[in-house]
Amino acid sequence: MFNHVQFFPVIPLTSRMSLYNRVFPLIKKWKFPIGKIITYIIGVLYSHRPLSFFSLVTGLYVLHFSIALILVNKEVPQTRGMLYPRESETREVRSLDGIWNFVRSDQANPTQGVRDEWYAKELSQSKPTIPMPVPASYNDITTDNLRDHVGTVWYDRKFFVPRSWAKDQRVWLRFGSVHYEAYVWVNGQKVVKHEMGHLPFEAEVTDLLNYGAENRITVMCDNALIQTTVPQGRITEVPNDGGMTIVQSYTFDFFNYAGIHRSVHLYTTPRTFIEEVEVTTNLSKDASVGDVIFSVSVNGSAANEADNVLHIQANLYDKEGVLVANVTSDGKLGGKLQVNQVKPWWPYLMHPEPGYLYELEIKLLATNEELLDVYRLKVGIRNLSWDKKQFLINGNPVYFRGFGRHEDADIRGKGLDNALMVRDFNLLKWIGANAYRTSHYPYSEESMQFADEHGIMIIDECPSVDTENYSQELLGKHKSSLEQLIHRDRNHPSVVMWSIANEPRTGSMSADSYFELVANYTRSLDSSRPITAAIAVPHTQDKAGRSLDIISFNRYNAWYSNTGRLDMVTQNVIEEATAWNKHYNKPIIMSEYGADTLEGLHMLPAYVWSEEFQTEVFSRHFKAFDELRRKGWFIGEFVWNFADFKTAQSYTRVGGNKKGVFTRARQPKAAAHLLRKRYFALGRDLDQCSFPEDLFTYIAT
Ligand code: BDP
Repeated sequence: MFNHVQFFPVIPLTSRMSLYNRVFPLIKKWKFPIGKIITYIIGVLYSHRPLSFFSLVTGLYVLHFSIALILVNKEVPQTRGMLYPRESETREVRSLDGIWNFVRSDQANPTQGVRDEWYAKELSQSKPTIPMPVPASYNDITTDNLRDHVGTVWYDRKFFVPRSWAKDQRVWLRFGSVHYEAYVWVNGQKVVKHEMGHLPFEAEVTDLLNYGAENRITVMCDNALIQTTVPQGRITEVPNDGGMTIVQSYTFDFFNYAGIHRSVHLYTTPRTFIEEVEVTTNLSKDASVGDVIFSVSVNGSAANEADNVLHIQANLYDKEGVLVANVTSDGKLGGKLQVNQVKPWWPYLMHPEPGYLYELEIKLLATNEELLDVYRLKVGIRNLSWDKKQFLINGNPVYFRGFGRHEDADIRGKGLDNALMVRDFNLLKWIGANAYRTSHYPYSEESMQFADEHGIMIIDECPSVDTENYSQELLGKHKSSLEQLIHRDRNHPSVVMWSIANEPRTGSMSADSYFELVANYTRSLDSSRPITAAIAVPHTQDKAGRSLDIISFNRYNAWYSNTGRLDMVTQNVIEEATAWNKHYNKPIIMSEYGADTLEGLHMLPAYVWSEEFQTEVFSRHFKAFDELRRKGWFIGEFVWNFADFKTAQSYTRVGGNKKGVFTRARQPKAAAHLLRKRYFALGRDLDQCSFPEDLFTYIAT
């Protein structure tokens, strides 16, 4: 029964870095890189033959660079299970959210808790604890400098498991996400280790629990980002007033919030249970018939017994609960459901009934028809296709109008917050957006379900941002982040594209093979959706675009370039988008543009940081977009950003990044009203949607 329990060495990233930080300065003191020293010694030996010496040095340099360029396409571990926890007649779900106990480790001694076995008893018996909400980032909760803590922190809490769960059930412990690295113990026993923020992980804990009694869960979380994590960061030891301190730095432009960010669940399954469900859909040319193709994998001893041929009964219900298709599989654990007069899944404003979802009920049955397990999930039936010019949904060309966003809020940081999520979707619909990119990491599963229901299209981005210093280890983690993301999100109709990176340094030589490997790997996992990446290097330098299906580019005209020059926007945008298209002959999206704006700051004529300036910057872009749309290959515009968000401290950021169309408290800036008019105007012209009554304010007759 322990086969799901992963045993792991407890070596948090921070402690690995502390070692590195001690050794690295020593190497640096040598002044010469080792390669140069060897070259020098060999050079001296060969010095009586100057020509050979020259070729040797050149040879060694070429060898050095080729080794750095050779990236091997190694296998990455495949995710198992991880279905979103849902109750059914065979499953129970319990939340462990609430107030946990919390201890921060001494920064200079990140492994103390491991050595002293803090997980073996209640945390409060090792250290004084403070209360910490789960889910939430821990950074902005207290009034001291916990915000900038680097390294490990510890959480624990107690919980009861009912006696009834002991009978014929399996119990699973599931985390929606812990950023960045997590180690978990239950009742002092190791359970699971996971590296990568924003993605779920789980482990079976059936044999570790005390049934009808109290239990304890302990989590150690490490926020360290290094050059081989996704995303990358650096940890350095620098002098401060007290001697030395550890500092975390990163180039990406959002705060590295950490902690138990999403819900923690305990859930039960029967002994033999539905472990995975994969769904793909298809729509007939005339959109009248829809197919739901599903495959199921089963875990449990009954699955291995030769005389027990498990089978699946699948039922598909429409929104009113009417059964529209059903099929019983003959031991294949998969099948096809056909729906006549289907209601396809449409994006918001592309159809009067967007986000139509059916419910797929999967029943796992034994030979004697005994019901073993039931799992239900929502399914949207739609078709995606793309070519060198367009992206189509259900045969209709799509023009994306949306945002780059962040999961970010006052106090709770990146913690899941249902109130915030619902508010954000209300704002998205109010403003007439039909899409967003999950810049720059996977968003909560709950928000993905919400996007399905509301018809908001998602460009689903993995956590690779500002990717550089390409290495074999980084490649493995990057691929793993996509594997975990696709495993989690493959069944969502809202997910229409995978984004494999944001602003990677694709000008460097190794970027070519690196992104070819990443893109091909992504395609091997899911060929039903196109692949993009948001690129910021000029097209003349870029080496990743050839591996993508759709080119997205980020550019800040009148902000980072030609600051304040509103007269230098429109033509630049037209020229750059056209150049990208000419270069790659693929559809083009402008995935970021915008200007920092302090709400309430008004200046006429428009001046940087004022509300007038943001409004003008948008309007100059709109002009470019309209000209580009007429060319036939420009397929979307995404404002940076939906709302203001927190960043690391910097003299270019006043309390964070202020490029939001909404404030961090989710209230509109002046530009929001302009953007709303544009998005609805596009909706009416392209998709025949109607205008909301309050779109225009009465002025005069
Ligand atoms: C882009 C990045 C984004 C930043 C934005 C900005 O993709 O993460 O927040 O610039 O500087 O380059 O506002």
